[in-house]
Order: sequence, then structure tokens, then C-alpha cells
Amino acid sequence: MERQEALTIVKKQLTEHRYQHTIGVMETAIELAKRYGADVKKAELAAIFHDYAKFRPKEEMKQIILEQNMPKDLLSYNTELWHAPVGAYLVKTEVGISDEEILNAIRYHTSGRANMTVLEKVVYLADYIEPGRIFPGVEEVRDLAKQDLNKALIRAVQNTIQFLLKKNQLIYPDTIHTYNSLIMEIK
Ligand code: DGI
Ligand code: FE
Ligand code: FE
Ligand code: FE
Repeated sequence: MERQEALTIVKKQLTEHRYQHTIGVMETAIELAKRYGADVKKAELAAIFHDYAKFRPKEEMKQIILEQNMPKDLLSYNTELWHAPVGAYLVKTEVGISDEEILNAIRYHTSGRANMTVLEKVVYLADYIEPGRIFPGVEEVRDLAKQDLNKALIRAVQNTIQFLLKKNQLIYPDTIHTYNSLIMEIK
């Protein structure tokens, strides 16, 4: 699928603000894919569709999680986590993208997971550092992203976990698995 067709499809699912974020993620993911040797076309498509399900009603997402035998523990954690696996499912069934590497990059863009592929890392990091993001620590991760993919990711996950800890929020196990796996990778 070409970029323009993909953008036209996803635009209908998003607010204008979220669409601008998506453009930023797309441009950043392409840059990171070139730098770290991921498939550039797959990075582009995964980035375009990564937040496809962001604005689906919670009830619809819950039903899909149950009916499609996704991890049920998702339902006990923050609803913010749901749009990633549900997005992968809807991008497959509604948009017709069947490439599992692309779908996994969408599926794991919020939590990450152990042993992420370079493509998954690129999309996760692009989502975190795209130019529209403005939160404490993002500049440091942008700098690290120019030097070392894993080190940039570790800092992003550390920031996310710290943010969740401060807000007394649950931490989804895959988020911890992402951190542990990356630390093992750089040892
Ligand atoms: O969809 P985006 O806003 O572009 O970004 P995202 O898909 O990375 O979602 C980020 C949100 O998900 C953010 O509010 C933090 C939350 N989140 C990420 N990992 C966890 C989490 N929330 C909980 N409770 N637990 C997690 O492990
Ligand atoms: Fe997201
Ligand atoms: Fe993210
Ligand atoms: Fe996003």
C-alpha cells in the first residue's frame, strides 16, 4: 500500500491532532529505519497505522480483546494499552494489511515486549520522540536515538515506568519485560 492511500484511510479514524502526531511518527520512523536497518516501507506503514484504534469506544475494544483471545489481563490494566493490540487486529481486518511484522510493530507500540525486532523498536521509539512530543526528558531520548537504538529505548521505558510509578498506576508486565530484555541486550 502506498503512503497516500494509507494516510487517507487513517485520517478518517483520527482527530486532526492525532493525525499530525501520526505524520510525525511516520517521518521519524522512516529516519530511524534507515539509521538502524529496518525495512523502511514497513516502518512507514506501521507508523501510519500505529494509532488506528486510538478512538474506538472502550466497549468495542473490550469485546475484541475477549473475542479474539488477546491476553485477558489487558482488561485489568490501563485502557490506554488496549488500542495497540486492537489496532493490529483492525488494521488486519479492516485495512487488509496482513504482514505480521507490521502488525506486531502496531501490536507492541505501547507496551513493547521482550526480544523486540528492530522494526518494533523503531516504531516504539518514533512514537516517543516524534517532533510534536513535548515532555520532560524527550530531548535526551532524541539525542540518544541518534547514537544507539537500545540506549534510547531504555531511557524511554525508564521514563515511562517512572511516570507510571509517580501516578500510582499499574505497570503492565510487558512494559517491565521490555525494560529487562533491553538491559540484557546491552550487557
Ligand atoms: O497512543 P500514544 O499516546 O501516541 O502513545 P502510546 O500508545 O505509547 O500510549 C501511551 C500511554 O500508555 C501513556 O499514557 C502511558 C500508557 N502506558 C504505557 N505503558 C503502560 C501504560 N499505562 C499503564 N498503566 N501501564 C503500562 O505499562
Ligand atoms: Fe498509541
Ligand atoms: Fe509509546
Ligand atoms: Fe502514537
